[in-house]
Amino acid sequence: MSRHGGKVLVDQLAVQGADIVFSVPGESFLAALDGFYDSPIRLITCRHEASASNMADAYGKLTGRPGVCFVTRGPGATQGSVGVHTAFQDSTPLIMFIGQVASNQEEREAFQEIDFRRMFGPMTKWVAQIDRADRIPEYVHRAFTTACAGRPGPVVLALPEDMLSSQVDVEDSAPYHVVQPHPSAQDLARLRELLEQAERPLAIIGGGGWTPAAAEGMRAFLEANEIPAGAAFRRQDAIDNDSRVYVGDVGVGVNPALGQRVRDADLLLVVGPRLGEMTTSGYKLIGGQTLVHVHPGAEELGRVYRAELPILAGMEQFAAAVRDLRVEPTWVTWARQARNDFELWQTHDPPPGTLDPATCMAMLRERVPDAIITNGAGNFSTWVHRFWRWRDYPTQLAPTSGAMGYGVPAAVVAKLVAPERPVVAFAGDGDFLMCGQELATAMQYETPILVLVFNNGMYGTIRMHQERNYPGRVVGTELHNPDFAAYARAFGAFGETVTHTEQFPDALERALASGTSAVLELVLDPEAITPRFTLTEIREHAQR
Ligand SMILES: Cc1ncc(C[n+]2csc(CCOP(=O)(O)OP(=O)(O)O)c2C)c(N)n1
Ligand SMILES: [Mg+2]
Repeated sequence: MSRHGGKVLVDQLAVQGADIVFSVPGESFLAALDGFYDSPIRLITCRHEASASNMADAYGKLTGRPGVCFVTRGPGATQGSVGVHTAFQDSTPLIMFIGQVASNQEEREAFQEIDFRRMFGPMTKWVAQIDRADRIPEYVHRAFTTACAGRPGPVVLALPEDMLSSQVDVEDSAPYHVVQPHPSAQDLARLRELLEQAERPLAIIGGGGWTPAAAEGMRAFLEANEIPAGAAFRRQDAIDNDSRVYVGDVGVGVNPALGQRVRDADLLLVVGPRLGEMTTSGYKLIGGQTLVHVHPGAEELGRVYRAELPILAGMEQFAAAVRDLRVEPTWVTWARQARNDFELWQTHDPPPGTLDPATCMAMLRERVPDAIITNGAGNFSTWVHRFWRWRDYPTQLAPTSGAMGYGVPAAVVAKLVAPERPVVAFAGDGDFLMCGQELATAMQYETPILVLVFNNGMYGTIRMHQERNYPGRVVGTELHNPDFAAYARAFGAFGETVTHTEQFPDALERALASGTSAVLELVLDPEAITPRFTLTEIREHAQR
């Protein structure tokens, strides 16, 4: 049976299990669009390619299956590149398809032409172009396999226009398998030895490739052996935060007591994270400890730190292997103290101003404890990371790449994938206007999300660094904002402004009762720049 390339392509996506795909259309891939016309796959039309690729990343994080997005050539691919970079840094399976100029015009710098191999080379696991429609099944199968194998990550496939519209008679591919390494018997024996010798073990859990079963197995192992466990930067859902062994996030603005404990540990069991700049406080936390590093990508082991025991393993494979491993914990006091540090860290002194974000977080936790939480980048996120409690996996959608504009698109995906759960996106006033237009997408597809916009009238993170490095010399970081509540209402969403902590619970009720998407603008005192320090304290400290 003859099909055009676009139809073959969309059929292969269905064979691989894709059920939702994100896109901004382009004339460069009309045949692929046509393939969606009578496909069971849901095509979500976005308002910006950054959102389409961020949505694909969020889908990958939520389901463990590659998030798929379609963008057009030059302008679409450049705008969509941010989600590819995030998927690379965050180890998320993602596949971006890009319309490309027709093969008889290639290399002329035809309209919107880019060499995608050179453009995406450093931020993908694989970038290629499908030159023959009869090879689409092969390329798509490999794309799904590659995105999920070992350390997950993004794949980019370019689609020349004439290839997509050509007619071929070709068989469908078979569903892909997730290929992951298993820890060896020697690895596990050595791990047992190291644990038996340890006095102050500490685990750091994170990275990509987790599944609910892997998170559960890991928790069983950690609890049975009383091993205190921190979460890597923006991986706070890897372990139930209510577990007695959970001791907080080892991320930006780490609890100083926890940072000290990481340094004081004699055995660090790092399961999943790359041990990047954010999880090591700028490569400062790790040094003398005996290091066990478990990671699914061979190239990552030994890349920065020389582990005593590097273990090449997928998260499910490792968690299943250690689930029943038992040693005699001689460190229960150490573990209890670490948990105590965390409980203390979640109490706080109110910041300057009439609205206390931490109290609002506590109220939100009471009201929607099972929410999926999303955010982009900015200092507002430090309140979320410090005061929310993640209970199960996957419930945190946040870019470890630190990309602004992630929260709203990710929230739309969370609601599409898990419609039964409340979804709350956190954004700064800067962050929100990089993706706020996706409120239109939330309205179009009737995915009610709640967005909390922390408005402090500035690009606060940069202002904070400015005050640290060039105190008092404020330039380029002020923001004059629209009326965010009115902005929300223009989309048909619910919008309200909250200036005092006491107003928050009722505003929250009204937002949730609206039955539609809602934006609550939380007006923050600019002085409340972090949960620990005011802007003035940071400036004065720098001037000393
Ligand atoms: C796409 C992107 N552009 C720029 C930055 C640099 N950056 C990091 S945080 C930040 C400010 C965020 O401002 P806002 O969303 O208002 O949050 P606040 O820090 O004020 O709480 C900027 C510009 C980034 N991380 N990502
Ligand atoms: Mg701000």
